Amino acid sequence: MKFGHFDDAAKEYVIETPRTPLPWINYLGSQDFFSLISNTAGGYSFYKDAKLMRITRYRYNNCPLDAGGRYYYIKDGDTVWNPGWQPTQTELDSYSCRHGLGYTIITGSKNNIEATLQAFVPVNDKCEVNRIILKNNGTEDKHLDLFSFLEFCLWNAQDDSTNFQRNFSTGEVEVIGSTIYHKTEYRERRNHYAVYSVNKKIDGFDTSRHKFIGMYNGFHNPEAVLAGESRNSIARGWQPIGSHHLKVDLKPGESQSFIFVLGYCENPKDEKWEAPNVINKKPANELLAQFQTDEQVDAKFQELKDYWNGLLTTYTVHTEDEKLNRLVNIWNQYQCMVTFNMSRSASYFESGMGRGMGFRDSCQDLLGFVHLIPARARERIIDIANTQFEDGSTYHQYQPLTKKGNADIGGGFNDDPLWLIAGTCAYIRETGDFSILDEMCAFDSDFSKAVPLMDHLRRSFNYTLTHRGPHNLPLIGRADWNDCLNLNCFSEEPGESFQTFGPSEGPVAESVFIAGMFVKYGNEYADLCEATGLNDEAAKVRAAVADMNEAINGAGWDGEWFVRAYDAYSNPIGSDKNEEGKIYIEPQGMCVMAGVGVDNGKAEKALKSVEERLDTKFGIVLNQPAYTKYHVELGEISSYPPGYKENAGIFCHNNPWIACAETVVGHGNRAFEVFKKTCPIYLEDIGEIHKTEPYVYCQMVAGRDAEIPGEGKNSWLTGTAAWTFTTMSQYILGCQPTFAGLCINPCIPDTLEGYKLDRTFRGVRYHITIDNKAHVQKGVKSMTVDGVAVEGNVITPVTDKTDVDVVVTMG
Ligand code: BGC
Ligand code: IFM
Repeated sequence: MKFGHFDDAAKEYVIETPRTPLPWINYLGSQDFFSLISNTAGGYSFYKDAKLMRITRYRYNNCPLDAGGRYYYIKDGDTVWNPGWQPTQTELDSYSCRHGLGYTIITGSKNNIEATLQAFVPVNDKCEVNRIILKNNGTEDKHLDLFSFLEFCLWNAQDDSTNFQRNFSTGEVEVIGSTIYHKTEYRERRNHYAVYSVNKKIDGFDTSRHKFIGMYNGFHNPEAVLAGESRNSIARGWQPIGSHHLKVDLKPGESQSFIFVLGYCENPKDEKWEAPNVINKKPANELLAQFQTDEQVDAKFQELKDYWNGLLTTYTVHTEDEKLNRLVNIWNQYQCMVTFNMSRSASYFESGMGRGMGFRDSCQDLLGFVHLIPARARERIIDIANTQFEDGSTYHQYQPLTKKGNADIGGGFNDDPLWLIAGTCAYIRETGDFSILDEMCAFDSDFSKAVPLMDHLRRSFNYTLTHRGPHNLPLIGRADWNDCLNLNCFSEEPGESFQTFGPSEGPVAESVFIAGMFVKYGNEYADLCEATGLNDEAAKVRAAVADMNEAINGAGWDGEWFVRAYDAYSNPIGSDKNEEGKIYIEPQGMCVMAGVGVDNGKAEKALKSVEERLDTKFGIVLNQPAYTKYHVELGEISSYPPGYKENAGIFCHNNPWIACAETVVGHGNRAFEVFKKTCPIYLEDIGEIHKTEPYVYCQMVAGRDAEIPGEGKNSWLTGTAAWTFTTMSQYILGCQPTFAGLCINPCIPDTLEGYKLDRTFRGVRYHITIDNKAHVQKGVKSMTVDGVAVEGNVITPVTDKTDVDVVVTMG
């Protein structure tokens, strides 16, 4: 069942009912000010950091699920309704929600009134704009009351949802004209506040939730709205809100617009504001002055559209498969931007108070983002490196606002260091900018100890090299990519779980997955050494990689597939010797992507085993057989019921690893089949099963052991976005940046006769035509660049042209 449709010309997904199986959300914001908005206008806003600088309040795990947002109530006689249906849930005569790139437009109509909410965060301003347009489509005069509503969060979201004894007494607001200032914390810090304003003269306001809603009412029936009168309340402590009341008279056919702005304001750093609780209105006045007229809003909106249209020209494909085009050209790249911005901090499944910026997550997000805005990728790489420790190990997460490592979570995830090599190499391949390697980066944010980024990468490599176990394989530490495989973290005490015992660096538990990473990213590091003239170091690195390759081919091979790990007792995990969890997806993907076993048939065998043992209609599950009971020596993975999350769920993130691995061995048909199974765009018709948004990937789809196989969860913030884009753009469609230039090496279904790619690479537009009349899956027979035949399949970057035509013939 479908709940909407794609509008490719507008680059929008159009939701046709407010009753989606889960809230279907969108992200607003490109730089510092961000909002989440659902198809019923739920969600919240924050500045830079969803935990420390939360501007509006949201209640996770609520009932109904999606409660709280920017709500606009329309009172038309006795009927009170919202254009997005929530929270009144008054039945609408019509409804649509268009989620576009960085904006959402919700339109509802009731009793001849059409109301449109256009929500976006301008490219360069720290605010969310909500333009409401009310139109009278009937034949009678209408006299309406329009009420706005949002609830302020007291900045620190964690404190806001726990420390009530304090925060019920800190709230402060001020109202001047049509502008509501939320100034809690200003007394203490004197530098920031939020503002909520409308460009028209108001007929009333409220800033006290209690006064607006009433003690025993809810968002769905606020007393002030039912009465048609604001209380003009000033919040003192308790729960500050922002609400405006506007009386609106509309003649038949008439429409009026109202521009609401929710902004973040900060005093300039060098300007000392002495008066303790008198806020400096200048930043607010400057911000609001830009959003007083429809022309101003139209211009800002156009700027946002131009911004996205510009970004998306960097990589576009034209194939005969419109779903593939839609994924590559619009939604996958959009999700890559969102994962880059958010890492794993704020979604409808990540509370914004937990994970923050993940070290491995953000490094992987770079892979799918670096082509869009390389300068921001560069900045991010340096931020990440600044949190690394001197021995090459890393914090697992850092806080976006302070950019400091999260000491509560700590480190010990032994795959983390190698991802820094992955992200940095991707950046240099894209840009050719080797100067990033000379950037001085701190250790644990201590800049007195800074060393060049190249030295950080060296330490990443050496960390793995020097932390190996009895089989010469890398020590796993607390976990590797699979956060839930906790082989060292258990307690022998009955009743204690891995969580109560906490992290520890076990002496022997090893990871074949990290071994595969070491081969893949060790080779990339060696390429980097060679490219920068460090030939001796490169040779040593290659030797260490060869040694690891041997270890994988030895103890890392189980006979039909790669072993997953060795536990703290040196027993294999993910081996035919195990009763459950005999085979895992991760080492098969990573080792084959690294090229391990390609020359001796093991790669092909491993992928065959994946197909035979792990593949399902909805994608490839993480492991089989699922663990049916809890194993203290395995940890969190076995805490999930079979079929969910890391215990035999379809973990979307590693499905593209298999698709990518299939391209390494030349299986274009299979690579595409793997890709299609988890791609949400191809699942639009089974929305009632899949449940999450059809325009973005979710983290996990329930596996074959689950009650409802195919049910998706945890949409938006997942490494799946970056890995899908990398796999599709570079390995399947085969346009791969290298230090030397663009390497064209497609691995596609043999039914595909050809396609066109437009790729901006180091400032030049390449127009690439792929001809596959030969109907092969892989292999470039010949290539011409601007009509001239060239040797091999690498396009050497040019600097003297703006556009270059490339024709590639497969065969
Ligand atoms: C969580 C898991 C989650 C993993 C990756 C762990 O800390 O407990 O549920 O899948 O991180 O996000
Ligand atoms: O690798 C992790 C990632 O860091 C967060 N999401 C889940 C993955 C698997 O556990």
